[in-house]
Amino acid sequence: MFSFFRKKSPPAPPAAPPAAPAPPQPPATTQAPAVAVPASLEAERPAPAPATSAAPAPAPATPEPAEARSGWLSRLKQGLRRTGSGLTLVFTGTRIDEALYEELEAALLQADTGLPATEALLADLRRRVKAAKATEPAAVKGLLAEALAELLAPLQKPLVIGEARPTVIMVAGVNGAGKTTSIGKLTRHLAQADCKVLLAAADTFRAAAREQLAVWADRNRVEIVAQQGGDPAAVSFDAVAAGRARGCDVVIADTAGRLPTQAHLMEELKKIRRTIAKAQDGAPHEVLLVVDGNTGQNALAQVKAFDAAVGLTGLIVTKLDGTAKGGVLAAIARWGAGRAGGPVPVYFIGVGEKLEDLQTFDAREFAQALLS
Ligand SMILES: Nc1nc2c(ncn2[C@@H]2O[C@H](COP(=O)(O)OP(=O)(O)O)[C@@H](O)[C@H]2O)c(=O)[nH]1
Ligand SMILES: [Mg+2]
Repeated sequence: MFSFFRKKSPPAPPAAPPAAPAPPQPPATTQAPAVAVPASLEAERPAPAPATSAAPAPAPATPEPAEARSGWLSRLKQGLRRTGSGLTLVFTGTRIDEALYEELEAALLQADTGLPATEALLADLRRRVKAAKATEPAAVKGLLAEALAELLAPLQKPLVIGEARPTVIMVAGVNGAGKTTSIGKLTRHLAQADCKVLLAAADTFRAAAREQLAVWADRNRVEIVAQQGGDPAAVSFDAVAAGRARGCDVVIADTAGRLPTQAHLMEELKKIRRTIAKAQDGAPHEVLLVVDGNTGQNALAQVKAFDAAVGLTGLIVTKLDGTAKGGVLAAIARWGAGRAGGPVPVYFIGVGEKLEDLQTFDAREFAQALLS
């Protein structure tokens, strides 16, 4: 079963209450439902994550909309079409020769894959071609999809909610990356899964930013802590304290957009992080960076800079429906492979502005979408 995130019970408390029936799904939306199961949820997508021992969650009241996922997949394919066609053109020839590898190198670089990931992919591909004794360029395309899926696999990891209560999630990124929208969408999924969510409007600079978050809070009937012109660290502190006092499952702090080059704003972000840690031991449990997939190699630069400043635990890559070239995920994966703390997982990707356009990242699907 597909799940939008994973819900875990905190280590201490006794057995979870009996399974509640899945909440009604809104009939119109085709979104795969957020998980609607009790705290012991261990339902997992079939792909690379090791199977968990817990029994699968009770079947949702509505059938799992596998077609919803495939509908979404076609949007992803559509979004990545430009890159895809650039890559697939390489395989329209009749021979596997050096020219093919050279063209492929150029196409991968063109797709924002970056040099280290491109070189790694090509080396891996040559090995695979040899091992498979492939003779047709079309077969090489399939082998590239496999190589890419393997490179991306470490980025695929579910967001786990509930190991701490509240689970505190801090969200950062440059202006317009899609932070507030992604928080809104995520909130919807969490609320649908009966998680009690509290939003912190830690983007205190712009009234519009607060209002935008408040709209999402209203729409999902979740609480929000906001303060006009206040100090973002103070707002975050208050929100975490309120989340604890009110027994919330999740607190999500939306921060103002900032460029990694704006040193004082990066200091402010560090301060927000430190302040959240003072409000609750072990918090923030997740520090997410939202990156616009259109920013190409600059996305990787952002990931590195924000990681150096606040220690990222996850990514949301948005706008893969636009002119995004997709290869940047390979660049992020390659960088992550050498990162001391391990790769920074991509919890979600966005392929549009609608609610169902935020989805979990699946390495194999993504590789296939890119090369379809
Ligand atoms: N096409 C597309 N637009 C998106 C996506 N995610 C967010 N947006 C749009 O990007 C714009 C900026 O989003 P916002 O959440 O306000 O960015 P923030 O400044 O990082 O909070 C809005 O118009 C969103 O609707 C996506 O995945 N695809
Ligand atoms: Mg915002």
